[in-house]
Amino acid sequence: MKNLPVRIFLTNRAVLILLIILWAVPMRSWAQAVLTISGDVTKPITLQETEVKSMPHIEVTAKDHDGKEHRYAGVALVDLLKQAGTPLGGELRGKNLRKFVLVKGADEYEVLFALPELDPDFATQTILLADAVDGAPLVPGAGPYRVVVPEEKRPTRWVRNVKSIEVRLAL
Ligand SMILES: Nc1nc2c(c(=O)[nH]1)N[C@H]1C(S)=C(S)[C@@H](COP(=O)(O)O)O[C@H]1N2
Ligand SMILES: [Mo]
Repeated sequence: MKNLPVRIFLTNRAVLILLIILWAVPMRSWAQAVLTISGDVTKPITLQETEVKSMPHIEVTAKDHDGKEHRYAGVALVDLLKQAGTPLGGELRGKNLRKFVLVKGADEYEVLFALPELDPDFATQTILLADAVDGAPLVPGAGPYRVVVPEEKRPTRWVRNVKSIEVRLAL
C-alpha cells in the first residue's frame, strides 16, 4: 500500500510520455518543409510543399548512387530561380555571368552551380529539384527535395533534404 503514490506517479508519467509521443510523431511527419530562394534575386521567396507540388513537374531518368536507372520527378531548378527573379536566358551576360547558386541541405551540406549549368539556353541537361522517385515521394533521409544532376557521373551534387537556394555574386 505504501507504494501506491509511487505507482500512481509512475503510471501518470508513462501516460504523459505516451501522450507526448502520440503528439510528436504526427507533428514531425505533418510538418511542412519550407524552401527558400534568396540572395541576389529581385523577388526572394519561401515556398510551402503544396506550392512546390503545384508547379510544373518534369521527369528525368538518372543513374543513382547504386548505379541503377531511376525515374525522378520534380521541378527544374531554373523554374524556381525564375520565380524568385534570377537573371537567366538573354540576361545571362556581363556581370550576371558572375552569379552562382548555392544549394543547401538540412545538414548544411552545400554545393554550387553556375547559372549557365541550369539555364536551358545553355545546358543540355535539366537539373532537377526532385520530389519523387519511381512514382513515390522521396524517403525522409533524402526528401522532401533532392537535387538530381542527370548527366553527372558522380552524385556528389545531388543534395539531399534541400532547404535553401541562394544566388550570389562572385567577387
Ligand atoms: N544533404 C546532403 N546531401 C548529400 C550529401 C551530404 O552529405 N548531405 N552527400 C553527397 C554525396 S558525396 C553523395 S555520393 C550522395 C550520396 O547519395 P545517396 O545518399 O543516394 O547514396 O549524396 C550527396 N548529397
Ligand atoms: Mo560522395
